[in-house]
Amino acid sequence: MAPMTLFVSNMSTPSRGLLLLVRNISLDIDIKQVNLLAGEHRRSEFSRINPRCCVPTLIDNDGHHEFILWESKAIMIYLAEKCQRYGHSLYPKCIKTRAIIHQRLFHDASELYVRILDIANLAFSGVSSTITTQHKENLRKALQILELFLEGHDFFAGNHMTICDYAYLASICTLVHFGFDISQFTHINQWYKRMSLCEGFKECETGAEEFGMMVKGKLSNSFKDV
Ligand SMILES: N[C@@H](CCC(=O)N[C@@H](CS)C(=O)NCC(=O)O)C(=O)O
Repeated sequence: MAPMTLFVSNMSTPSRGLLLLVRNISLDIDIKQVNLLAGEHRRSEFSRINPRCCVPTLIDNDGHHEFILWESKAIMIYLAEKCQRYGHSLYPKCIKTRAIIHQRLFHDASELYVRILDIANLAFSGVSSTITTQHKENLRKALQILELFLEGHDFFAGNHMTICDYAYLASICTLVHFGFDISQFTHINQWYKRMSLCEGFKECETGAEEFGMMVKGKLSNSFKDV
């Protein structure tokens, strides 16, 4: 058995960001899919591990102690720190570069992902299922910031791929499969093509496609209509 177990769902954007990282490093990690639709995350076996009952969740067992961590960005940083060999380029030691990486990770979590959740909630909350001009505008504003981050750089924290590129890739991939047209964002578009060559992209895309189909099937309109 691998010393680490990572509970994920391919439908979950934060899980997919983390899976991208895992597919690009050489840590021995058991991946366990949690079926959110079947409510597996609310079962007592899982809530005992993570009382917040969400994926992704990591268990790192050193044989004496089970270290449990949830919140995808915290797990990303933990794995990058653990993985010395790759940690150097995916999570460089320079504190300014790290600060930029953290800024991008927090921006993804607190702004872009929140806008993505707004759309997912439209599909699942049962209150309204209509994408409004405000939803589209909020997303456009969040993506405009990403355009600025990419100005003059190939990746989000400079000219090397780092862990924040995986987090953003999962988010952008979800948006693409929600039917949001990213072609107007030149830098994001070029970066997305570049990132689509990385290990694990196909897996990320398959999950985003499945989730996107489910969400689009519940919405009364599409981004094109707005
Ligand atoms: N901020 C958390 C978000 C985790 C999260 O909300 N995961 C969702 C799937 S995308 C989940 O497990 N939802 C189940 C629930 O909240 O009941 C992270 O980045 O890990």
